[in-house]
Amino acid sequence: MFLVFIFLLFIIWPNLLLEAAASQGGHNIYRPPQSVRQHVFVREEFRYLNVPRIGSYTVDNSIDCVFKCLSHTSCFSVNLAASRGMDGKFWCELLPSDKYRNSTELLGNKSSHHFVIKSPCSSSPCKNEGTCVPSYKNGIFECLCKKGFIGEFCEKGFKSCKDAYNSYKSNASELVTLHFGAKTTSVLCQMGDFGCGDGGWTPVMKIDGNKNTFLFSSGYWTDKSEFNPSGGTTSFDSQETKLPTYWNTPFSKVCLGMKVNGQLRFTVINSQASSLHSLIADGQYRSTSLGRNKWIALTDSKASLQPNCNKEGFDTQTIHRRARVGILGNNENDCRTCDSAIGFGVDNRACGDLSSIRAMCYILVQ
Ligand SMILES: [Ca+2]
Repeated sequence: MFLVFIFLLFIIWPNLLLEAAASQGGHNIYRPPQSVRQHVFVREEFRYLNVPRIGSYTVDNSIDCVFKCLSHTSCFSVNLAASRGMDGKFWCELLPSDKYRNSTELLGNKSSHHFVIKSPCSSSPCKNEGTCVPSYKNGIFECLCKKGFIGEFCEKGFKSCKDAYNSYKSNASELVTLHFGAKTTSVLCQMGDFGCGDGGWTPVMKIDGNKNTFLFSSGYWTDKSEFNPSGGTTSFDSQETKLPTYWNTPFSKVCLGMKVNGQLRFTVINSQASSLHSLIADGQYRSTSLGRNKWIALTDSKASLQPNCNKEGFDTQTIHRRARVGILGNNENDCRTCDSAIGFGVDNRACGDLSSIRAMCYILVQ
């Protein structure tokens, strides 16, 4: 059989002979060139691809089986008996698909070998268990990524809920695994407009104004350690959390939410940064321009904010008052003796105002 194989190659196309010589043990089978359809078959020993067949034959040898496949436009692989039957022939099945599209159907089998057209997928270009779909006609391929991965080769994991939103094109909020280097974090991505505008919103922090976890002086504002990450998998509830998105997720918008007396209200700050950590941890003041009315409206509109000063932003600090994200007010017409504040990470109020409002608060970014 091997002699026949060499003979065919020799008389038809010497170039293929070089390829044949480079292959091991003559197991690969080649089709003589015929117009543009030139393919190399790769043998998978003792395998059987379990997909519906488009033709079934008995043949004298493997080359006959492969030739039958090549003369059939929708044939991409064959199963061939490993040994001759009673009639001295091999059974040969032509298949309309291949192992790249049906990787779970390539089964071990003592009585057959599987031959598949060598394709751009032979090098397993798709990462993270992506499915490679070859185009035999022009030698290119496409990776169908598993959920949670993007990129031409599925090489990138989602880094933010924005990535997930752009990939899913869905307004359904859902749990998404985010990838930060080797570390993964599962978060509930808030998709669509819940009060901060369209798109995919990545949760960063959830702060309980009744607790002291995230007071201004807390190290959580300046460090890169997480707090109760499971709180990132639930919606606008009362579980506190600080997620790795605090120091990993770039954004152009920050969504601030406060829940007061069961009523949830949001406002958006347009601010670009490589992470919230980069805006807050260094203690440098970075101004925002929401205006006092929006800060007051974020609460139940009964927040106490004295009329003057109105210094607002990230790391808003005066001699008397400080807020990680918030606005300060004074009765005198300056910022020297501010007595009031609304915000997140205020002096002795983790979230709310400095009088009676203890809010459950949410920070998301996009
Ligand atoms: Ca004052």
